[in-house]
Amino acid sequence: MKNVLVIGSTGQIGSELTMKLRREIPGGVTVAGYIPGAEPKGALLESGPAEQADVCDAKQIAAIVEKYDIDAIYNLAALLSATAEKKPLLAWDIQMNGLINILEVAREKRCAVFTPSSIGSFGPSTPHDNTPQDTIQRPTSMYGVTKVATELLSDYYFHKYGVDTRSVRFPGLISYTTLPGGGTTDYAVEIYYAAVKGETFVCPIAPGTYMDMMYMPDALRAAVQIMQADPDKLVHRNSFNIASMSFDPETIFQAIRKEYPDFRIRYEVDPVRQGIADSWPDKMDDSCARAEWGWKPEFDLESMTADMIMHLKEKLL
Ligand code: AKB
Repeated sequence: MKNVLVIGSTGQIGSELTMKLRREIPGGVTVAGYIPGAEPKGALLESGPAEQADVCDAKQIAAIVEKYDIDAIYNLAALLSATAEKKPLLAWDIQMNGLINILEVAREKRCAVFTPSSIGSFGPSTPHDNTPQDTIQRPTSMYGVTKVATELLSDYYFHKYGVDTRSVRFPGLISYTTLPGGGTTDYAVEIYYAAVKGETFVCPIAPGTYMDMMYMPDALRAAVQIMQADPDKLVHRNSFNIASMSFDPETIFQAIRKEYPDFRIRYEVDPVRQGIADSWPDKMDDSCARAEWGWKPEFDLESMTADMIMHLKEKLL
């Protein structure tokens, strides 16, 4: 992995991943791909090249790959789960038609491809505790449908054409840099903003709803590490369970209250998000990722909370 194209470089993952790749891959170039209305700014714009890169425009992607001699594509374009329920056709277009465009370009130009999957690829009939790597995947959300199809199509291109596709199933991701938008797990980011701003947090997810979550630095390490893993050791490819912590709204609320004893929470459950959350695993088993490419998270709820609060104080106060 030397010359990389990040599609969706201004999103929650892309904005930090692009900067990490620019810092950590010597002698190469990382192109920040964006769509109109979501142009890179500040350090993201100044630290390397940026190109308009719409997944729905295969010719545009092929031209960028050619221009920069790209050998790896991070395909991060997606509508998250709650938004995808509101706009299922658009979600299908971006996540599936976009994906096949990327895979075709990768087949022709011999690029590796990372397209994230998610805890959303599981559904109500999946075992919820210690969800195995290989298990039932019958999601009931459009987001989940596209994630399962992404895993299958990515594996298909590997087996049929030898395209080096790899990926992880991300938990809900928590970060202080760029806000997520339209996800079921977004509450676990928003709760920190409310605490630091001194506001009561209105939680759309009911107490007792456990989901896998992960701090962004761990997620970024996973995204880079899987693409650098020895291919001979990979039994699986699309996609690996990765886990670091699992909690419900009460648990994260109590963790934040250690720093902000006056912090308050009120529950106004959103039936769409709650329905999705109830269908997802409580906690995944990530032993295959650990065994096949050395996955190991560094952050737990306590250390993430301390880091989030420290950075949000700098950002917001
Ligand atoms: C969402 O909530 O939709 C995402 C995800 C878990 O994939 N954060």
